[in-house]
Amino acid sequence: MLDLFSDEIPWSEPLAEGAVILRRQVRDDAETLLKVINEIALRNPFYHRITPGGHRMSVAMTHCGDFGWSSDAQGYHYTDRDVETGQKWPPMPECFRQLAADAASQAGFPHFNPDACLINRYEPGTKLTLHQDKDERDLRQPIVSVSLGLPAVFQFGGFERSDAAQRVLLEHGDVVVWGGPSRLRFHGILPLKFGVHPLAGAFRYNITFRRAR
Ligand code: MD3
Ligand code: FE
Repeated sequence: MLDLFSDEIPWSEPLAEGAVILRRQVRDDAETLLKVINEIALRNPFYHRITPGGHRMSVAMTHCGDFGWSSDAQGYHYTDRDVETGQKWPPMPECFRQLAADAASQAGFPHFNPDACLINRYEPGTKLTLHQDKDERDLRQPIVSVSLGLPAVFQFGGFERSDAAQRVLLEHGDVVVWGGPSRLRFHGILPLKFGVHPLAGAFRYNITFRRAR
């Protein structure tokens, strides 16, 4: 029977080989996740990174876990402390690690144990240009991403920057596991549209879990 109004939440949508969207997977945990993000940001405030090219990124970032992402004149790499302050990154909360491991396991990656968590904060107009994530040591390990707050249009490209990109809406509570051949595909976020989310206000948050080392 055609069922247009199925109320089975969450549901999964295969996106490409190695990539699956777990729609609304963490919707019921969102309030807690946002609270935890705020606690992390009290210890490691959101900041706008200056790229090696000297541009201020429109996305604001914070980190937790054993490793965080830093940039200097040599480019980007993972470090065990914040190079700005010399402080260790805040620890990754166990509920974060568990969420990431569960999602990866559902997507066919049963041994995922992230050691790095990057939290991106978007406000209206913020974008993330097409890029690849390849600074992690073992690219056979997936990345798990969690979207909270305002929706965003995600661009999912190919293996060359110039390859055509498909557009996918990522919404509050969606979790995506990016592994296998999808791990090295170019991707980005189109400029965030204005809006107000009941839990996140005028922001979108994206948490990515990675195995850096
Ligand atoms: C596909 N973040 O932090 S999440 C990033 O919404 C990043 O903040 C975006 O790209 C965001 O690097 C997109 C989805 C995502 C994350 C990592 C990927 C997609 C990916 C790695 C490989 C392929
Ligand atoms: Fe990325």
